[in-house]
Amino acid sequence: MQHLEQTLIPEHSLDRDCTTLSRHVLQQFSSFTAEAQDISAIMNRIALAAKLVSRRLSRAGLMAGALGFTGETNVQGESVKKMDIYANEVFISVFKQSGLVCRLASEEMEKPYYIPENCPIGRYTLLYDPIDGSSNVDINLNVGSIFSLRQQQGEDLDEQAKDLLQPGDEQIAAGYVLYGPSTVLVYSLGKGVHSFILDPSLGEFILAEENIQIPAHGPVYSVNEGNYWQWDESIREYIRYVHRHEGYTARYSGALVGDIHRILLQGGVFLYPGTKSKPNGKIRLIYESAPLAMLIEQAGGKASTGTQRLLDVVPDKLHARTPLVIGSKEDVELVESFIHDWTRRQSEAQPLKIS
Ligand code: AFP
Repeated sequence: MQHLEQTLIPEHSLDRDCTTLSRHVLQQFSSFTAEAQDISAIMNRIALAAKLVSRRLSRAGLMAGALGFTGETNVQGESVKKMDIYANEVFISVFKQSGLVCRLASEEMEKPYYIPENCPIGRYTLLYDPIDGSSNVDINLNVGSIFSLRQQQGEDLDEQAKDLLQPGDEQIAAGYVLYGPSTVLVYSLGKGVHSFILDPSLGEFILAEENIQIPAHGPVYSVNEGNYWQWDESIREYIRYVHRHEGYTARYSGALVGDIHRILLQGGVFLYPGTKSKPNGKIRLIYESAPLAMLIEQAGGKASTGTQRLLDVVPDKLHARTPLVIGSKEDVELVESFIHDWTRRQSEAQPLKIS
């Protein structure tokens, strides 16, 4: 019996050392500056939004009008789910009158949402995808939220938000929330990647793992193989390679956050390459792939478009998309090598121009 208890209650059970998210954020800064307090308060508000979305998701099947489509189409031309709208508004409402954030920009809004009363003091912009993988919502599978924090540059008097068209290296913070069997929040302020689990009885995110390191190689390749007919030959060659070699396994959930979380912890690669119908792929740069790229790089992994480091890409518009190859360093480099070799072979096959 004693042996059984020892097995069930490990020595370093999470209950023993409750580091909350806000305490952890403050610990990331060496001094108690105004910036440290701002970022800690912002992370707290994000955590509050995550708790509200998590609560709604867990009861959605029991509530009238929580699931299904609104009948509208968003700026991406995609059908909007009721949960997308709910979560989008939750993020806005937790930042209203907070004095913390001047603008919010999300997948669900064509233009940023301004909170003028915050602008004189709150110089930050929150970029987010309120519900990533929303096709999973109605069938009770995991979904996520992705967020990224940037400092406003200049005044943005004409409300064009041109200062947001900057590379991902400009992010101050990035993270995601995974709504699965438990609700997990993963974040980085550029000093490692840390994960927290929501303890529903406390209503607090409690530290689960600090300084997560992604394995240099992993077995998983995560890609929608239904797009095979639409890919460049380089991606098809890579997929044929993994089909013919031992040690690879496919995992694809339809929610990027879930697939990235698996890869962050266990290694592997996620790909959303360009297709015939979407030459830049599907994943949005500013509020989806750039925050995830920051996390994966901070964990020792790699993120690229296949030909360029993802955090170097300068978006030409708020809702810009890029192809995405992200995950363990060796696995991303393997995909890149197929793209590089194929591009080289293509250029060598060009007929010589005789002048
Ligand atoms: P939605 O949020 O519109 O469901 O899109 C989810 C997503 O951006 C990402 O989370 C998935 O990895 C990817 O799209 C799935 O897209 P495909 O259905 O084209 O594979």
